[in-house]
Amino acid sequence: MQTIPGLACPACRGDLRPDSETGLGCTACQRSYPVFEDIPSFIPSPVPDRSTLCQLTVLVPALNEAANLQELLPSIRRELQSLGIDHELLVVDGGSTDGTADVVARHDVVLLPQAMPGYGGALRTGFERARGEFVLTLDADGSHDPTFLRQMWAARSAADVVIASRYVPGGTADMPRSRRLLSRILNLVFGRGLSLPYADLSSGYRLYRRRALESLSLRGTDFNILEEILIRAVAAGFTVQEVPFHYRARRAGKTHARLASFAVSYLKTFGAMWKLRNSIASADYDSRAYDSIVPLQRYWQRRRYAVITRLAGGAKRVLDVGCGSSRIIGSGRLVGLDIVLGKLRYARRYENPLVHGSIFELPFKDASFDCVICSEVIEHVPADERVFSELERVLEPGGKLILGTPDYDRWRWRALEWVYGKVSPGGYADEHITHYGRENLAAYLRARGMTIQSVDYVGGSEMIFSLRTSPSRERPPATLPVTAGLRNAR
Ligand SMILES: Nc1nc2c(ncn2[C@@H]2O[C@H](COP(=O)(O)OP(=O)(O)OP(=O)(O)O)[C@@H](O)[C@H]2O)c(=O)[nH]1
Ligand SMILES: [Mg+2]
Ligand SMILES: [Zn+2]
Repeated sequence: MQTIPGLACPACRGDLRPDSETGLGCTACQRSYPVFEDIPSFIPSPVPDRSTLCQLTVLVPALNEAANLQELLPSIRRELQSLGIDHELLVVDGGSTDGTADVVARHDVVLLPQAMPGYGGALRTGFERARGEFVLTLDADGSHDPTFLRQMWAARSAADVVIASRYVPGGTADMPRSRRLLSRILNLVFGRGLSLPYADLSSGYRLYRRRALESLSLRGTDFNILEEILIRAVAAGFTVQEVPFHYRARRAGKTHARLASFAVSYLKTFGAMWKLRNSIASADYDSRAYDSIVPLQRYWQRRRYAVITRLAGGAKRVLDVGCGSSRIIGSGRLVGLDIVLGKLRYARRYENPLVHGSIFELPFKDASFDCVICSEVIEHVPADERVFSELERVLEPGGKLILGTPDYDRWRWRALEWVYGKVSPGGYADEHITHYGRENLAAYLRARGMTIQSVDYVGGSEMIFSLRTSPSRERPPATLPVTAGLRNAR
């Protein structure tokens, strides 16, 4: 973990020190906090961690594949043994009637009956049972050469999801022409339509970091669970990498893929997937907005970026509260904090120190920063004094606060929000629960002892205050309640 200056226990502000290999402990109150992928987390995690019992779980979904499994299972075993990988091998059975169960038993492999129907149901059953640090999925029909496992395993540290890909340079597919064409078209449409920059979205030969899989709540039961996994993984800020792979035709047995009905089911779920991909909960939302093909969105992100980086210029220790995945945090000397772990995971690429925490209880010591940025956050949380007192507390006296939020006094913003709410229900419009207006907010901030240096606008409707906190250590008691800053307050 990078050292993060000023980091402290959010509960008592005591010092933190590494405790065990995966966490931090408070030296004062003894609370302990996990560190996820280099990101210290001060938000209680909803998913209890399932313990890991081996390095790799190999998951083979099978429906009437007895003949194929007869060859496949021993070769998977051989491959794993030659690589020295400590593993468990699971076959998830979809109710086969061809003696699949006998073959599985003969090879001393665990047979799991699936709890939900379909290929997707089979994977989900397997994922729930997996106890490896990594999970590898491959088909039972001989299409997925088990000796390729070596290359997959070698790429395990490169990304959270590794795809054996037919369509990257070097990859090939032995498939009938018509089938290949349809597969490529589906991949292109989905790749473009859902902004997933990968060539093979429907390859079932994949290696996952189990922690990543566990945090996605999957719903699909069909083959398109493969796309669903990718979308949810990307939305949660996980990384994906493709390795070129040679796909063979199935050895024996009958296909379970019905191409025409597939295309229909894909199109049916496209809408839902599109929504998922473009929700503001998506880890890369802010980052993608910067390069959006929608001119207004692109303008907005870029203008916001320009104003904030100009105002923060010259500061030495900057905290960005609610940093999201915006590239603002890529601009140096900056600690990013957000409540959404997925956005931080995505933001790791900017190489700033990151913290998973809440604006209500900032995990920093008093006066740790000379500049704090808080843009597009306060409209998402209730009007609460703690928000402002926390921002002030971590600033040194006389430090700079860059505070941005929509100006609900302006009809322009209200009109824009109305239109946005119509075009994209469930988007930002519904997420803004606290509406500040410029005059009232300014009065409230002054009552807290702050000086307003300037107010910039984005799109004539989002206001960005540049403020100085009171230079004296003794802050005057606030003479106005926080609700005085709201648009409708008088
Ligand atoms: N447990 C389980 N496995 C399934 C189910 N449907 C398909 N499979 C398995 O999933 C893998 C992929 O299915 P395939 O029928 O090979 O689909 P495909 O690769 O798209 O098509 P072809 O290889 O051309 O037949 C195979 O190992 C199947 O046995 C299911 O409902 N339950
Ligand atoms: Mg197959
Ligand atoms: Zn503590």
